[in-house]
Amino acid sequence: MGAAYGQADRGISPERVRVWRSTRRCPGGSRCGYPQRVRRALITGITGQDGQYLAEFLHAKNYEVFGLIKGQNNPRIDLITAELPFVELVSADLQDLSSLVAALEQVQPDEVYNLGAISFVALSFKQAELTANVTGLGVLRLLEAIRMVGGSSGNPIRFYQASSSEMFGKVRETPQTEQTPFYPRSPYGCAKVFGHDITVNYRDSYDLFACSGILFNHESPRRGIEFVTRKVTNAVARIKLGLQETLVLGDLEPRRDWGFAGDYVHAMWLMLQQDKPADYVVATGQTHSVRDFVDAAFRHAGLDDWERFVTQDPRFFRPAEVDLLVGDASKAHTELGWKPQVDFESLVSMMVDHDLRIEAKKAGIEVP
Ligand code: GDR
Repeated sequence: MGAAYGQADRGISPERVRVWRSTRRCPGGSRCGYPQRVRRALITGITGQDGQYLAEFLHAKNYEVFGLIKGQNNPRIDLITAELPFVELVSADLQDLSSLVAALEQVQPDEVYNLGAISFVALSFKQAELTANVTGLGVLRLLEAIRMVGGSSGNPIRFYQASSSEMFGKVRETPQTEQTPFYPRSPYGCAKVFGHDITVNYRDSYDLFACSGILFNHESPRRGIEFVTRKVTNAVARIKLGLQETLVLGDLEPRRDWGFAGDYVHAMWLMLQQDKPADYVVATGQTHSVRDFVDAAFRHAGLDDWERFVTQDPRFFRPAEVDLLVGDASKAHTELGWKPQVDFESLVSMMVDHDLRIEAKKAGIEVP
């Protein structure tokens, strides 16, 4: 694709730019005035870990942040309103194209971050069709909505797709780069491959500024309890506090490249600030087994003899497993200037300490 994408030379018609900009509200009111304007970002998956970190990151950069929220009486609305009061929530669903078009027309975003998905790999085996619909086809619907609202040429909306290291699955080479062929091992991985491919295809076909970030596992105290890292740190905290006796897990041997989610949202934003759209692996380059993570978490809490607390149950094994992931993020280092700031040990400590604090508070006891 030969087109240049600098802000000034993206081939956007002056009329379109005028219309786009005239809708901006400046936080300083009349003191600001045109042409100073506030950039707008729309985030799908605002209630998830990454949505929350990205919203905070963009808010700190003076964006107006909009979050897509689905369903009636979504119980997570209260959480977002409390934690991220600056986010304006917009009702829409990745399974409903017309709702996406309406949301984009309302927000008129400069940047759209598609973080929304059925993101729990184990669940995708049980709800494969739903996963394909939301995690896969949802990307296509959002890209179509962007074409419809932003225009078929000189589209001013920049798009980020949350692709995943799960696409590498049964890995064809180690470490994995942007060139490594995909071999997904779950309905989730298959849906993410479709989302990735359709993003590249729309970029090639319609000159959209569309990027795909191939993010390896990224964790934080905001991680959902269903994912192994948070399940472990929460259990470690509860065991340490005498609130729980055992931790039941599945396979302890799979290896993952675990980074800190707060670092990774920075990479997402950087991708959309480049002159040209491209795809990037975002990873630490270090790999650890689930067993390593468990060991580090218990040790951090001062429980060295952790084997006596951990049992395994076939319930938590998957029909097909991804055994080894480790990413090579050289392209992100070189082109985006991105590097992870939090290493494995610090990540584990951060999560255990957080869970110790909240579990102790809930139980009304002192952290030992
Ligand atoms: P993953 O994350 O599947 O890598 O996808 P998860 O934390 O669920 O699993 C990591 C590994 O741990 C093994 N495991 C267990 N996993 C869970 N959840 N619960 C257990 O009890 C357990 N025991 C062992 C798993 O089998 C697996 O090998 C995450 C998600 O965030 C995706 O959405 C994202 O795209 C990728 O990371 C990158």
